[in-house]
Amino acid sequence: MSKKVFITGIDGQDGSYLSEFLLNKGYEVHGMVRRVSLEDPEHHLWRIKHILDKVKLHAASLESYPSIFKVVEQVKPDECYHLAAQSFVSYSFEDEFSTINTNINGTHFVLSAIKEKVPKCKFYFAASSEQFGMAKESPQNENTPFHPRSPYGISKVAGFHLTQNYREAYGLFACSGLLFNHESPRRGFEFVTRKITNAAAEIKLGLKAELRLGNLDAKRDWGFAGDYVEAMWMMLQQDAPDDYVIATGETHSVKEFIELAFDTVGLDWKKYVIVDDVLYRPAEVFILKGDYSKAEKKFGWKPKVNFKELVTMMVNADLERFKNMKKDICDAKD
Ligand code: G4F
Repeated sequence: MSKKVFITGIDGQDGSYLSEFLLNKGYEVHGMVRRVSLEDPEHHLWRIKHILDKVKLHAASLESYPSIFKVVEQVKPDECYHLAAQSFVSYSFEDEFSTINTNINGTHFVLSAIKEKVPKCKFYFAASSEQFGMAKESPQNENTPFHPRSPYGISKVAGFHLTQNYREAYGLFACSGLLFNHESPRRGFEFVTRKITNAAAEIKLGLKAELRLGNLDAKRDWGFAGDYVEAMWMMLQQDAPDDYVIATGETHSVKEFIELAFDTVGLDWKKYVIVDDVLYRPAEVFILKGDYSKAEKKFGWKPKVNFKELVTMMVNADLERFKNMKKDICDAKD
C-alpha cells in the first residue's frame, strides 16, 4: 500500500514542487487548502493545476484547530509537511498580530492533531533563515543563535521551538528545515526575485517602463525551490529526527540579482530601476549565508541549480509567459 502524505500549503511554491516529487515516489498525496481556494481554483491553485487530478485536497484553516484535527483524523498520514504560513516578511510588519497568531497557532494545531491522532506520523516544519536575522556569525549553521528581525521571523522561531518540544516531550518524529531563500518560476510576485524577473520581462516586451524596489544592498543565499523540497523529504527518511540548514553557501545582493536578470534580456538595469524608500523595511536582515554541511554529511544533499541558472530560469519563464499571453490575446481576436 502506498504511503500517505499530508501537505499544508500544497498550493504554494514549495507545496507544488513537493507534491510532484512525492507523486513520483508513489505517495498518496493529500493537501490542505483554504475553502476560498477550492471555490476559485483558477486564481489560487494555478501552481498545482497540472496535478489536480492526482492529489486530494481538503479545506481547512490554520486558524481553526477543529478543521485541522478533522483532516488529520480522516487522512491518517504517514508523513506531514507543514508548509502553510503567512510567509511575506514585509506584510508581517503591517499586520504583526495576524502573522504571529496564524503562524504560531497553525503550527501548534498541526503538531497537536498529529500527537493525538497519528503519533507515528513523521512531521516536517518549514523553519526559515529569517530566524537568524541579525546573525551572530557567517555562514549560519544549526548552532547559530537566533535574532529574528520581523514578526514573521519571531513566528518561525516559535514554530521551531514548538517542533523541538513535541519531539522531546512527546517523542514525535519532528524535524525542522532551516531553509534559506528558495525561488523558482512559481515564486509569488511579492517576493523580490519574482518582482525583478517579472518586471525585466515586462520591460523587455514594452509592457512596463520602470521597476520600484527597496534596499538593493540586502544580501541573500538564494537557491532553487525544486532542489530544496528533496531535502525536506530526505530529512524524514533518516533514522532519527533532527534539524538541518538547507542553503547554497553563497550570498548575492539584490543588485546582483537585478544585474543578471536585466542582462538576460539585454537591458541596462540602471535605466529602469528606481529605489523607493517606502519599500525599505523597518528592520532589515542585511545578509544571510547558510552552511548546509550537516545535511550534506548526513544524507548527501547539495544544491544542483546555481545562482546564474536560477536567475535565467526565472527570467526566461516570465518572458515565455508574457509571450504566450500575447499570443492568446491575438488568437482570441482572430
Ligand atoms: O524576497 P524577499 O521579500 O524575501 P525575504 O524577506 O528574504 O524572505 C523570504 O525568504 C525567507 C527565507 O529566509 C522565507 F522564510 C520568507 O518566507 C520569504 O520566502 O526580500 C529579500 C530582500 C529583503 O532584504 C528586502 O528588503 O529583498 C529586499 N528588497 C528590496 N526591495 C525587497 C524589495 N523585497 C521585496 N519583497 N520587495 C521589494 O521591492
